[in-house]
Amino acid sequence: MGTERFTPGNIIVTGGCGFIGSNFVRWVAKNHPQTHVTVLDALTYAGNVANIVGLPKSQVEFIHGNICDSDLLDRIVPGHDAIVNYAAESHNDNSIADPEPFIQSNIVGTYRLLEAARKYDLHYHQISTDEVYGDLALDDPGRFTPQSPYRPSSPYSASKASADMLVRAWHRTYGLKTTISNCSNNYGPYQHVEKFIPRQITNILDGIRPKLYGDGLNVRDWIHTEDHSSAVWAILTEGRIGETYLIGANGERSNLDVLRDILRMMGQPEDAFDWVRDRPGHDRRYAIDPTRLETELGWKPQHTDFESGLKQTIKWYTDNEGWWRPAKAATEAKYKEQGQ
Ligand code: NAD
Ligand code: TDX
Repeated sequence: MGTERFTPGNIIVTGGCGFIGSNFVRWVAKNHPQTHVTVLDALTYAGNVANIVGLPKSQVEFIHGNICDSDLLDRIVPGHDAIVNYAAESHNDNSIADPEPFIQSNIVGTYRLLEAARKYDLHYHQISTDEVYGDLALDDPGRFTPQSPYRPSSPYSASKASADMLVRAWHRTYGLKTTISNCSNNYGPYQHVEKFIPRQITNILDGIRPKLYGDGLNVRDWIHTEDHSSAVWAILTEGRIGETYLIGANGERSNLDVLRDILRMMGQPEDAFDWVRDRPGHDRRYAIDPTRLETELGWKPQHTDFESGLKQTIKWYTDNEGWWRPAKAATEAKYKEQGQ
Protein backbone atom coordinates (compact mmCIF):
# COMPACT_ATOMS: atom_id res chain seq x y z
CA MET A 1 0.00 0.00 0.00
CA GLY A 2 1.20 3.46 -0.91
CA THR A 3 4.38 2.27 -2.66
CA GLU A 4 4.56 2.63 -6.42
CA ARG A 5 4.65 -0.81 -7.95
CA PHE A 6 3.97 -0.09 -11.61
CA THR A 7 6.02 2.50 -13.46
CA PRO A 8 4.39 3.03 -16.85
CA GLY A 9 6.92 3.71 -19.58
CA ASN A 10 4.80 3.67 -22.70
CA ILE A 11 1.03 3.90 -22.38
CA ILE A 12 -1.90 4.04 -24.78
CA VAL A 13 -4.54 6.59 -23.82
CA THR A 14 -7.73 6.00 -25.80
CA GLY A 15 -10.13 8.90 -26.14
CA GLY A 16 -7.18 11.22 -25.45
CA CYS A 17 -8.66 13.97 -27.66
CA GLY A 18 -11.85 14.24 -25.57
CA PHE A 19 -12.51 16.38 -22.51
CA ILE A 20 -11.16 14.19 -19.71
CA GLY A 21 -8.73 12.04 -21.72
CA SER A 22 -6.93 15.12 -23.07
CA ASN A 23 -6.63 16.51 -19.55
CA PHE A 24 -4.95 13.24 -18.51
CA VAL A 25 -2.57 13.40 -21.50
CA ARG A 26 -1.60 16.99 -20.65
CA TRP A 27 -1.31 16.06 -16.96
CA VAL A 28 1.02 13.11 -17.66
CA ALA A 29 3.10 15.17 -20.12
CA LYS A 30 3.62 17.79 -17.42
CA ASN A 31 4.02 15.63 -14.31
CA HIS A 32 5.62 12.44 -15.68
CA PRO A 33 7.80 13.38 -18.63
CA GLN A 34 9.50 9.97 -18.56
CA THR A 35 6.23 8.29 -19.65
CA HIS A 36 5.51 8.14 -23.39
CA VAL A 37 1.84 8.47 -24.37
CA THR A 38 0.24 7.14 -27.55
CA VAL A 39 -3.17 8.75 -27.98
CA LEU A 40 -5.67 6.60 -29.91
CA ASP A 41 -8.81 8.54 -30.79
CA ALA A 42 -11.48 8.16 -33.50
CA LEU A 43 -12.19 11.92 -33.49
CA THR A 44 -15.95 11.61 -33.23
CA TYR A 45 -17.98 14.82 -32.91
CA ALA A 46 -16.58 14.99 -29.31
CA GLY A 47 -12.89 14.56 -30.15
CA ASN A 48 -10.62 17.47 -31.06
CA VAL A 49 -6.86 17.22 -31.72
CA ALA A 50 -6.59 20.88 -30.68
CA ASN A 51 -6.99 19.57 -27.12
CA ILE A 52 -3.48 18.06 -27.20
CA VAL A 53 -1.56 20.42 -29.48
CA GLY A 54 1.72 21.86 -28.28
CA LEU A 55 2.81 18.79 -26.30
CA PRO A 56 6.33 17.51 -27.01
CA LYS A 57 6.27 15.19 -30.06
CA SER A 58 8.93 13.02 -28.41
CA GLN A 59 6.48 12.29 -25.58
CA VAL A 60 3.00 12.32 -27.09
CA GLU A 61 2.10 10.58 -30.35
CA PHE A 62 -1.37 10.77 -31.91
CA ILE A 63 -2.97 7.91 -33.84
CA HIS A 64 -6.33 8.47 -35.50
CA GLY A 65 -8.32 5.24 -35.14
CA ASN A 66 -11.17 3.33 -33.57
CA ILE A 67 -10.86 1.14 -30.46
CA CYS A 68 -13.20 -1.38 -32.14
CA ASP A 69 -10.60 -2.00 -34.89
CA SER A 70 -8.73 -5.11 -33.74
CA ASP A 71 -6.36 -5.11 -36.77
CA LEU A 72 -5.27 -1.59 -35.86
CA LEU A 73 -4.82 -2.66 -32.23
CA ASP A 74 -2.59 -5.54 -33.38
CA ARG A 75 -0.41 -3.00 -35.15
CA ILE A 76 -0.10 -0.40 -32.39
CA VAL A 77 -0.44 -2.17 -29.01
CA PRO A 78 2.81 -4.24 -28.97
CA GLY A 79 5.60 -2.36 -27.21
CA HIS A 80 3.28 -0.54 -24.80
CA ASP A 81 2.87 -1.48 -21.15
CA ALA A 82 -0.64 -0.16 -20.32
CA ILE A 83 -3.93 0.89 -21.86
CA VAL A 84 -5.97 3.60 -20.14
CA ASN A 85 -9.40 3.56 -21.77
CA TYR A 86 -11.17 6.92 -21.81
CA ALA A 87 -12.72 6.38 -25.27
CA ALA A 88 -16.50 6.29 -25.10
CA GLU A 89 -19.69 7.89 -26.22
CA SER A 90 -20.25 10.00 -23.11
CA HIS A 91 -23.52 11.93 -23.30
CA ASN A 92 -26.71 10.60 -21.70
CA ASP A 93 -29.09 12.62 -23.88
CA ASN A 94 -27.46 11.25 -27.05
CA SER A 95 -27.76 7.70 -25.72
CA ILE A 96 -31.49 8.19 -25.26
CA ALA A 97 -31.91 9.50 -28.82
CA ASP A 98 -29.68 6.79 -30.41
CA PRO A 99 -28.13 4.03 -28.26
CA GLU A 100 -26.31 2.15 -31.06
CA PRO A 101 -22.95 4.03 -30.98
CA PHE A 102 -22.87 3.54 -27.19
CA ILE A 103 -23.14 -0.22 -27.59
CA GLN A 104 -20.37 -0.22 -30.20
CA SER A 105 -17.80 2.11 -28.63
CA ASN A 106 -18.46 1.52 -24.96
CA ILE A 107 -19.07 -2.24 -24.92
CA VAL A 108 -17.55 -3.71 -28.11
CA GLY A 109 -14.67 -1.21 -27.94
CA THR A 110 -13.84 -2.20 -24.36
CA TYR A 111 -13.97 -5.88 -25.34
CA ARG A 112 -11.49 -5.34 -28.20
CA LEU A 113 -9.10 -3.41 -25.94
CA LEU A 114 -9.28 -6.10 -23.25
CA GLU A 115 -8.44 -8.74 -25.85
CA ALA A 116 -5.50 -6.69 -27.09
CA ALA A 117 -4.26 -6.16 -23.51
CA ARG A 118 -4.54 -9.91 -22.90
CA LYS A 119 -2.75 -10.86 -26.13
CA TYR A 120 0.19 -8.48 -25.53
CA ASP A 121 0.23 -8.68 -21.71
CA LEU A 122 -0.50 -5.04 -20.82
CA HIS A 123 -1.94 -3.43 -17.71
CA TYR A 124 -5.48 -2.19 -18.35
CA HIS A 125 -7.26 0.70 -16.62
CA GLN A 126 -10.94 1.35 -17.33
CA ILE A 127 -12.33 4.87 -16.93
CA SER A 128 -15.86 4.46 -15.70
CA THR A 129 -18.56 6.54 -14.09
CA ASP A 130 -20.58 6.74 -10.87
CA GLU A 131 -23.68 6.41 -13.06
CA VAL A 132 -23.26 2.61 -13.09
CA TYR A 133 -24.69 2.69 -9.54
CA GLY A 134 -27.94 4.36 -10.61
CA ASP A 135 -29.11 7.16 -8.35
CA LEU A 136 -29.75 8.03 -4.71
CA ALA A 137 -32.72 9.83 -3.17
CA LEU A 138 -32.13 13.48 -2.24
CA ASP A 139 -32.64 12.66 1.46
CA ASP A 140 -30.55 9.46 1.46
CA PRO A 141 -27.64 9.94 3.93
CA GLY A 142 -25.58 7.37 1.99
CA ARG A 143 -23.10 7.74 -0.85
CA PHE A 144 -21.87 5.26 -3.49
CA THR A 145 -19.11 2.89 -2.33
CA PRO A 146 -17.24 0.12 -4.16
CA GLN A 147 -19.83 -2.26 -2.68
CA SER A 148 -22.88 -0.45 -4.12
CA PRO A 149 -24.91 -2.63 -6.50
CA TYR A 150 -24.89 -1.84 -10.23
CA ARG A 151 -28.24 -0.28 -11.18
CA PRO A 152 -27.73 1.80 -14.36
CA SER A 153 -30.63 3.92 -15.65
CA SER A 154 -29.80 5.14 -19.16
CA PRO A 155 -28.45 3.42 -22.29
CA TYR A 156 -25.18 5.32 -21.61
CA SER A 157 -24.80 4.15 -18.02
CA ALA A 158 -25.90 0.60 -18.94
CA SER A 159 -23.19 0.50 -21.61
CA LYS A 160 -20.57 1.71 -19.10
CA ALA A 161 -21.79 -0.86 -16.54
CA SER A 162 -21.50 -3.60 -19.20
CA ALA A 163 -17.93 -2.54 -19.92
CA ASP A 164 -17.03 -2.69 -16.20
CA MET A 165 -18.42 -6.24 -16.05
CA LEU A 166 -16.22 -7.28 -18.98
CA VAL A 167 -13.15 -5.79 -17.26
CA ARG A 168 -13.93 -7.69 -14.04
CA ALA A 169 -14.43 -10.94 -15.96
CA TRP A 170 -11.15 -10.53 -17.89
CA HIS A 171 -9.34 -10.08 -14.58
CA ARG A 172 -10.92 -13.06 -12.88
CA THR A 173 -10.89 -15.48 -15.82
CA TYR A 174 -7.68 -14.54 -17.62
CA GLY A 175 -5.77 -12.89 -14.80
CA LEU A 176 -5.51 -9.63 -16.76
CA LYS A 177 -3.93 -6.87 -14.65
CA THR A 178 -6.92 -4.54 -14.46
CA THR A 179 -8.14 -1.62 -12.39
CA ILE A 180 -11.39 0.36 -12.71
CA SER A 181 -12.21 3.88 -11.56
CA ASN A 182 -15.75 5.23 -11.26
CA CYS A 183 -15.71 9.02 -11.17
CA SER A 184 -18.37 11.63 -10.54
CA ASN A 185 -19.26 14.61 -12.79
CA ASN A 186 -16.21 16.43 -14.16
CA TYR A 187 -15.99 20.13 -14.95
CA GLY A 188 -13.28 22.38 -16.33
CA PRO A 189 -11.89 23.65 -19.67
CA TYR A 190 -12.28 21.69 -22.95
CA GLN A 191 -15.65 20.11 -22.03
CA HIS A 192 -18.02 19.77 -24.99
CA VAL A 193 -20.80 22.38 -25.15
CA GLU A 194 -23.45 19.63 -24.99
CA LYS A 195 -22.70 19.14 -21.26
CA PHE A 196 -24.51 21.08 -18.53
CA ILE A 197 -21.92 23.66 -17.36
CA PRO A 198 -20.39 24.57 -20.77
CA ARG A 199 -23.84 24.64 -22.37
CA GLN A 200 -25.11 27.22 -19.92
CA ILE A 201 -21.94 29.37 -20.01
CA THR A 202 -21.89 29.47 -23.83
CA ASN A 203 -25.65 30.07 -23.99
CA ILE A 204 -25.22 33.16 -21.82
CA LEU A 205 -22.26 34.32 -23.94
CA ASP A 206 -24.53 33.91 -27.00
CA GLY A 207 -27.50 35.74 -25.44
CA ILE A 208 -29.54 32.49 -25.19
CA ARG A 209 -31.32 31.72 -21.91
CA PRO A 210 -29.87 28.69 -20.04
CA LYS A 211 -32.04 25.54 -19.94
CA LEU A 212 -32.77 23.59 -16.77
CA TYR A 213 -34.26 20.08 -16.91
CA GLY A 214 -37.24 19.06 -14.75
CA ASP A 215 -37.39 20.75 -11.34
CA GLY A 216 -33.63 21.47 -11.30
CA LEU A 217 -33.20 19.76 -7.93
CA ASN A 218 -31.15 16.84 -9.31
CA VAL A 219 -27.80 16.67 -7.54
CA ARG A 220 -24.43 16.03 -9.19
CA ASP A 221 -21.13 15.52 -7.32
CA TRP A 222 -18.68 17.84 -9.12
CA ILE A 223 -14.95 17.25 -9.43
CA HIS A 224 -12.39 19.29 -11.37
CA THR A 225 -11.00 17.25 -14.25
CA GLU A 226 -7.38 17.85 -13.04
CA ASP A 227 -8.27 16.02 -9.83
CA HIS A 228 -9.70 13.16 -11.89
CA SER A 229 -6.39 12.93 -13.78
CA SER A 230 -4.23 12.82 -10.63
CA ALA A 231 -6.51 10.12 -9.18
CA VAL A 232 -6.27 7.96 -12.32
CA TRP A 233 -2.47 8.18 -12.21
CA ALA A 234 -2.47 7.11 -8.54
CA ILE A 235 -4.68 4.13 -9.32
CA LEU A 236 -2.73 3.11 -12.44
CA THR A 237 0.59 3.18 -10.62
CA GLU A 238 -0.35 2.15 -7.05
CA GLY A 239 -3.84 0.65 -7.14
CA ARG A 240 -4.47 -2.97 -6.22
CA ILE A 241 -4.91 -5.17 -9.29
CA GLY A 242 -8.51 -6.32 -9.81
CA GLU A 243 -9.86 -3.46 -7.67
CA THR A 244 -12.38 -0.71 -8.22
CA TYR A 245 -11.73 2.82 -6.91
CA LEU A 246 -14.38 5.54 -6.65
CA ILE A 247 -13.19 9.06 -7.46
CA GLY A 248 -15.00 12.07 -6.01
CA ALA A 249 -14.23 15.35 -4.27
CA ASN A 250 -17.23 15.99 -1.97
CA GLY A 251 -18.79 18.34 -4.52
CA GLU A 252 -22.54 17.69 -4.24
CA ARG A 253 -24.71 20.52 -5.62
CA SER A 254 -28.13 20.81 -7.21
CA ASN A 255 -28.30 21.82 -10.88
CA LEU A 256 -30.35 24.84 -9.83
CA ASP A 257 -27.61 26.03 -7.46
CA VAL A 258 -24.90 25.57 -10.09
CA LEU A 259 -26.95 27.44 -12.67
CA ARG A 260 -27.63 30.31 -10.25
CA ASP A 261 -23.87 30.50 -9.53
CA ILE A 262 -23.12 30.72 -13.26
CA LEU A 263 -25.77 33.39 -13.83
CA ARG A 264 -24.54 35.47 -10.90
CA MET A 265 -20.87 35.15 -11.91
CA MET A 266 -21.78 36.22 -15.46
CA GLY A 267 -23.72 39.27 -14.30
CA GLN A 268 -27.22 37.92 -15.04
CA PRO A 269 -30.33 37.84 -12.81
CA GLU A 270 -30.55 34.47 -11.02
CA ASP A 271 -33.91 33.66 -12.64
CA ALA A 272 -32.83 34.41 -16.22
CA PHE A 273 -33.25 30.82 -17.44
CA ASP A 274 -35.92 28.51 -18.94
CA TRP A 275 -37.34 25.35 -17.43
CA VAL A 276 -37.38 22.66 -20.14
CA ARG A 277 -38.60 19.08 -20.63
CA ASP A 278 -36.97 16.65 -18.19
CA ARG A 279 -34.56 13.94 -19.35
CA PRO A 280 -36.40 10.55 -19.48
CA GLY A 281 -35.19 8.36 -16.59
CA HIS A 282 -33.24 11.33 -15.16
CA ASP A 283 -31.07 10.18 -12.22
CA ARG A 284 -31.90 12.16 -9.08
CA ARG A 285 -28.65 12.29 -7.18
CA TYR A 286 -25.06 11.04 -7.44
CA ALA A 287 -22.67 11.05 -4.48
CA ILE A 288 -19.26 9.40 -4.18
CA ASP A 289 -17.53 8.08 -1.07
CA PRO A 290 -13.82 8.34 -2.05
CA THR A 291 -12.51 6.79 1.22
CA ARG A 292 -10.67 3.87 -0.42
CA LEU A 293 -8.76 6.18 -2.73
CA GLU A 294 -7.86 8.56 0.08
CA THR A 295 -6.85 5.98 2.67
CA GLU A 296 -5.14 3.37 0.45
CA LEU A 297 -3.44 5.66 -2.04
CA GLY A 298 -3.23 8.92 -0.09
CA TRP A 299 -4.94 10.83 -2.93
CA LYS A 300 -6.46 14.25 -2.22
CA PRO A 301 -8.21 16.66 -4.58
CA GLN A 302 -6.49 20.03 -5.11
CA HIS A 303 -9.43 21.99 -6.57
CA THR A 304 -11.65 21.96 -3.50
CA ASP A 305 -13.16 25.43 -3.99
CA PHE A 306 -15.95 24.84 -6.54
CA GLU A 307 -16.81 28.53 -6.93
CA SER A 308 -13.26 29.45 -7.89
CA GLY A 309 -13.04 26.45 -10.28
CA LEU A 310 -16.33 27.52 -11.86
CA LYS A 311 -15.09 31.10 -12.25
CA GLN A 312 -11.94 29.87 -14.00
CA THR A 313 -14.07 27.66 -16.24
CA ILE A 314 -16.32 30.60 -17.19
CA LYS A 315 -13.19 32.63 -17.98
CA TRP A 316 -11.79 29.82 -20.15
CA TYR A 317 -14.97 29.63 -22.28
CA THR A 318 -15.11 33.40 -22.50
CA ASP A 319 -11.48 33.54 -23.70
CA ASN A 320 -11.68 30.52 -26.02
CA GLU A 321 -14.70 31.07 -28.25
CA GLY A 322 -12.70 29.75 -31.21
CA TRP A 323 -12.55 26.35 -29.49
CA TRP A 324 -16.28 25.90 -28.81
CA ARG A 325 -17.92 27.96 -31.57
CA PRO A 326 -17.76 25.24 -34.30
CA ALA A 327 -19.86 22.82 -32.17
CA LYS A 328 -22.39 25.27 -30.72
CA ALA A 329 -25.06 25.68 -33.42
CA ALA A 330 -25.40 21.95 -34.17
CA THR A 331 -25.58 21.12 -30.45
CA GLU A 332 -28.37 23.63 -29.81
CA ALA A 333 -30.24 22.49 -32.95
CA LYS A 334 -30.22 18.92 -31.61
CA TYR A 335 -31.49 20.07 -28.20
CA LYS A 336 -34.24 22.13 -29.87
CA GLU A 337 -35.48 19.01 -31.71
CA GLN A 338 -35.64 17.20 -28.33
CA GLY A 339 -37.58 20.04 -26.69
CA GLN A 340 -34.60 20.80 -24.42
P1 NAD B 1 -15.88 13.05 -24.46
O1 NAD B 1 -17.13 12.72 -25.17
O2 NAD B 1 -15.49 14.48 -24.27
O3 NAD B 1 -14.63 12.36 -25.19
C1 NAD B 1 -14.67 11.03 -25.66
C2 NAD B 1 -13.46 10.83 -26.58
O4 NAD B 1 -13.46 9.46 -27.01
C3 NAD B 1 -13.51 11.69 -27.85
O5 NAD B 1 -12.24 12.23 -28.11
C4 NAD B 1 -13.92 10.70 -28.94
O6 NAD B 1 -13.43 11.05 -30.23
C5 NAD B 1 -13.29 9.41 -28.42
N1 NAD B 1 -13.98 8.20 -28.91
C6 NAD B 1 -15.31 7.90 -28.82
N2 NAD B 1 -15.55 6.69 -29.37
C7 NAD B 1 -14.35 6.20 -29.79
C8 NAD B 1 -13.94 4.99 -30.41
N3 NAD B 1 -14.83 4.04 -30.74
N4 NAD B 1 -12.63 4.81 -30.67
C9 NAD B 1 -11.71 5.78 -30.35
N5 NAD B 1 -12.04 6.94 -29.77
C10 NAD B 1 -13.35 7.16 -29.49
O7 NAD B 1 -15.98 12.29 -23.07
P2 NAD B 1 -15.40 12.67 -21.64
O8 NAD B 1 -16.39 13.47 -20.91
O9 NAD B 1 -14.01 13.15 -21.79
O10 NAD B 1 -15.37 11.22 -20.97
C11 NAD B 1 -14.24 10.37 -21.09
C12 NAD B 1 -14.47 9.10 -20.32
O11 NAD B 1 -14.71 9.40 -18.97
C13 NAD B 1 -15.67 8.29 -20.80
O12 NAD B 1 -15.32 6.92 -20.71
C14 NAD B 1 -16.76 8.62 -19.79
O13 NAD B 1 -17.66 7.56 -19.65
C15 NAD B 1 -15.93 8.80 -18.53
N6 NAD B 1 -16.49 9.67 -17.49
C16 NAD B 1 -16.91 10.94 -17.81
C17 NAD B 1 -17.37 11.78 -16.79
C18 NAD B 1 -17.80 13.21 -17.09
O14 NAD B 1 -18.23 13.91 -16.19
N7 NAD B 1 -17.67 13.70 -18.30
C19 NAD B 1 -17.44 11.30 -15.48
C20 NAD B 1 -17.03 9.99 -15.20
C21 NAD B 1 -16.56 9.20 -16.21
O1 TDX C 1 -29.08 21.73 -20.59
C1 TDX C 1 -29.04 20.96 -19.62
N1 TDX C 1 -29.83 21.19 -18.54
C2 TDX C 1 -29.84 20.40 -17.43
O2 TDX C 1 -30.59 20.68 -16.48
C3 TDX C 1 -28.14 19.82 -19.58
C4 TDX C 1 -27.24 19.52 -20.76
C5 TDX C 1 -28.13 19.03 -18.45
N2 TDX C 1 -28.96 19.30 -17.41
C6 TDX C 1 -28.89 18.46 -16.18
C7 TDX C 1 -28.93 16.97 -16.39
C8 TDX C 1 -28.06 16.47 -15.24
O3 TDX C 1 -28.83 16.36 -14.06
O4 TDX C 1 -27.60 18.74 -15.61
C9 TDX C 1 -27.02 17.56 -15.03
C10 TDX C 1 -25.69 17.28 -15.70
O5 TDX C 1 -25.96 16.87 -17.03
P1 TDX C 1 -24.81 16.36 -18.04
O6 TDX C 1 -23.78 17.42 -18.19
O7 TDX C 1 -25.47 15.83 -19.25
O8 TDX C 1 -24.11 15.21 -17.18
P2 TDX C 1 -24.66 13.82 -16.55
O9 TDX C 1 -25.83 13.30 -17.29
O10 TDX C 1 -24.78 14.02 -15.08
O11 TDX C 1 -23.39 12.85 -16.89
C11 TDX C 1 -22.05 13.32 -16.74
O12 TDX C 1 -21.45 12.80 -15.57
C12 TDX C 1 -21.20 11.42 -15.55
C13 TDX C 1 -21.21 12.94 -17.96
O13 TDX C 1 -21.81 13.46 -19.14
C14 TDX C 1 -21.04 11.44 -18.06
O14 TDX C 1 -20.17 11.11 -19.14
C15 TDX C 1 -20.45 10.94 -16.77
O15 TDX C 1 -20.40 9.54 -16.78
